[in-house]
Amino acid sequence: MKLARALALATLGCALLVPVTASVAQSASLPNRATTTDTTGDIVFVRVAGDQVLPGGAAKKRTMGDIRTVQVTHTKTAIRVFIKYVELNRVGVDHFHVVQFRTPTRSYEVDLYATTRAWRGDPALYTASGSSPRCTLAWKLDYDLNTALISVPRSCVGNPTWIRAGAGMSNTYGDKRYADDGLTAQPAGRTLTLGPRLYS
Ligand SMILES: [Ca+2]
Repeated sequence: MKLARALALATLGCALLVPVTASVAQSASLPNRATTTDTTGDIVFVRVAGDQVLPGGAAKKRTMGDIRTVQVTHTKTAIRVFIKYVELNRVGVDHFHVVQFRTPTRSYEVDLYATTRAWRGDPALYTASGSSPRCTLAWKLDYDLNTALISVPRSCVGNPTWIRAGAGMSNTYGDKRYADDGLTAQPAGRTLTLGPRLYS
């Protein structure tokens, strides 16, 4: 899966990150959930020719893989990321549903990879250095409801006091690789936009 991760990240050209306005559910005192409504029609693409990645542009009319909302919940037991797409279909060569999050001490990425004849998907957790901690992840891809759910046990990532998380999607169709950062209308970058601190 290291190759898969490299592909997922290579997709997302250069970053232009801006702060995002999120609606934060304020429970007792510290928030444990944030829901971000992403701009639709904000997918960008690059052209892929063998090992070469060539410039692309905006794909304003593409709905497949366009993120509509990202909800992140930090519970006592898990970091749960729920992504709603405008459309999520079993088309193309590969789909990478990518979650990146930061704890007080480390950065992590989950790549949920789905492909032809394996649309149920296969998730993997990585640290920023590329190592893969032993962890049993929960996930669900729903192609009728156009949703992706990824859940990471807190115990796999050191039971952090807070996390900041973001989500993105990249997928290949023909010679084009499309990408969307779920927390900004700016072009998706290698590093995804993260939401506010959420406490368990
Ligand atoms: Ca979007």
